Amino acid sequence: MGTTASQLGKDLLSEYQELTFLTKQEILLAHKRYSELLSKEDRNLTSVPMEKVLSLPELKSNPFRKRICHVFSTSDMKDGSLTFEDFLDLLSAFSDSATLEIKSHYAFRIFDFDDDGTLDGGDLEKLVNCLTGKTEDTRLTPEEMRQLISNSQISVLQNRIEQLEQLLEENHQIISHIKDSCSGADRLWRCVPQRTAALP
Ligand SMILES: [Ca+2]
Repeated sequence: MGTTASQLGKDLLSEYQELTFLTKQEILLAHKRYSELLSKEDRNLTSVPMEKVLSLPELKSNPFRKRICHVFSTSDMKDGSLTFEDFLDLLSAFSDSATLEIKSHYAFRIFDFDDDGTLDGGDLEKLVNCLTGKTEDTRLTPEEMRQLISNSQISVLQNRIEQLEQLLEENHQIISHIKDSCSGADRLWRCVPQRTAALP
């Protein structure tokens, strides 16, 4: 038995459609998934704790899952918990229909681990550690990390970001109208690891 428009409210559903890149069906599916994350005793909560969001199959193996929750959470507690609207924002940003500008904005925020508005060596080190995992076999040695986070690597990263920003500026009008055809919810959230792999 799926979620119906009447359960969410038609006006609210229309509003969510206008404010996100999601289709009506995707919003209804998101509402169903979000409701399932709340146990009976949690039903009066206004947000889902991060631990429960992390249990979603789509996020379970994503190396940036905690950063994703923190970036999309509007909680004053900064605990990574998500309201339904936070959850919709997350799905919208990673949907195939979201613009490159939106995806780049959130990718930047996810990789900016200390939330200081810049990407530096510390962020790059954490990014690499997320990708390599925590075992001794997969982690880079301190020397390998030092070589990776050399000034030249950081300047390459910064240059790429500047190029991307320039490209976005030049194509803003075009990009803002780009919308791919509707995609299934099972294809959501895949862009972050792919974008990471393209970094220098
Ligand atoms: Ca930073």
